[in-house]
Amino acid sequence: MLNHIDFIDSHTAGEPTRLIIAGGPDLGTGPLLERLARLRHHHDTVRRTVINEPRGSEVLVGALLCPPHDPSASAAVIFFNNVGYLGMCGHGTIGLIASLAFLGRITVGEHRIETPVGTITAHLNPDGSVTVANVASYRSARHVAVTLPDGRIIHGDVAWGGNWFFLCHDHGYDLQGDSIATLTIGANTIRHALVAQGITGVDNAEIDHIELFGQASPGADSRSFVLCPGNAYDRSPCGTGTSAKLACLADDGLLAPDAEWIQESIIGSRFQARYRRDAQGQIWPIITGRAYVTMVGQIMSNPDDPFVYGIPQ
Ligand code: PYC
Repeated sequence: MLNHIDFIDSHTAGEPTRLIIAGGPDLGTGPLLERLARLRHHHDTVRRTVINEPRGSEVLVGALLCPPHDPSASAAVIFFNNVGYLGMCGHGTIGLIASLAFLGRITVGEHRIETPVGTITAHLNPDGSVTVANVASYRSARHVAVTLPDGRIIHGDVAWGGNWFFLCHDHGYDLQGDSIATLTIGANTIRHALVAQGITGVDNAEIDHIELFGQASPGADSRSFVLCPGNAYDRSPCGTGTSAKLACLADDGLLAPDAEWIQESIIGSRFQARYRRDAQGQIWPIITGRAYVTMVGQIMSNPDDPFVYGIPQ
C-alpha cells in the first residue's frame, strides 16, 4: 500500500518551505507543545520522509499544518528540518500564509498562528507580502568571548528570536566575497566551539543557529549569513535571526521602536523589519517578506522502499 502526504512548496526570499496539508500524523488536539512532543517521539519518520533525501534535502524547512487549539487562531504549525524541530520560523510562516492564500483558505488581513513557542500574528497584505509579528525576542548575553580551535578569540551576543542565535561581527570572514563553503565551515566551527565551551541560551538551551554579520549592499542596513542546525545556510535573511538582531539593536539603543531595518541575506534577498516595545520593556519584532508557491505535490511512501523514511542523517 502506498501512503501519501500532500504538500505545497514555496520559497521566501529564496529559502524553501514544504507545508504538509494532508496525510500527516494525527497528533490529536490540545496545546501545540504536547502535539510537538507526540510528533517528535512517535512520528519522527514523517519529518525524515518529508525532508531528507531522496524526497527532500537539508535546505528544506518543513511545516506541519495542524488545527489550532485556540479557535480564534487560523492555524497551528510545527516547523522542522533535517535534524529536528524548530521553535518558530519566520520565512516558514511567510511561506505558510502564502500557501494558505494560494489554497483559498485565508484572505487578506490578520491571522493568528499557533507555534510551539507561542501564538504569533501574520498579516497577509494586499500586495501578497506577509508581515509577521513574532514572539517576544531578547538578548540573554552580550559580547561573549569564544575561543576557536585555531586560537582566535571572537565575540558574539546570544539572543532568542523564536530560536537561539549566536550573533557575531568579528568572525573575520568577508560576507561579500567569501564562498558559501568557507562561511559554512566557519559558522560550524563557531557552533562546535559554543558547545565545547558550555555557552548556551537560557536553561542550557543549545544555540543551534549561527549568524555572521558583514558589510551590507546599498539600501540594506545589514547583511548576514545564517547557518541552520542541519548545516544548511538560510537563503532568506532568517525571520527569527532578524528578530534576535532587533533585540540586540534595541538593547544597545541603536534602533528606535518602529524604525525600519532592512536585513539582507547572503544571497541578497531582503526582509523589512521593525519592533515594538511594550510597557514591560519587551521587544516584539515585526518582519515583512514575500513568498511564492513553487510546487504542489504528493510524497509517496512505499514500505518496500529501503529509503522510505529518507536517507539517515
Ligand atoms: O526564517 O526564522 C527563519 C528561519 C529559521 C530557520 C530557517 N529560517
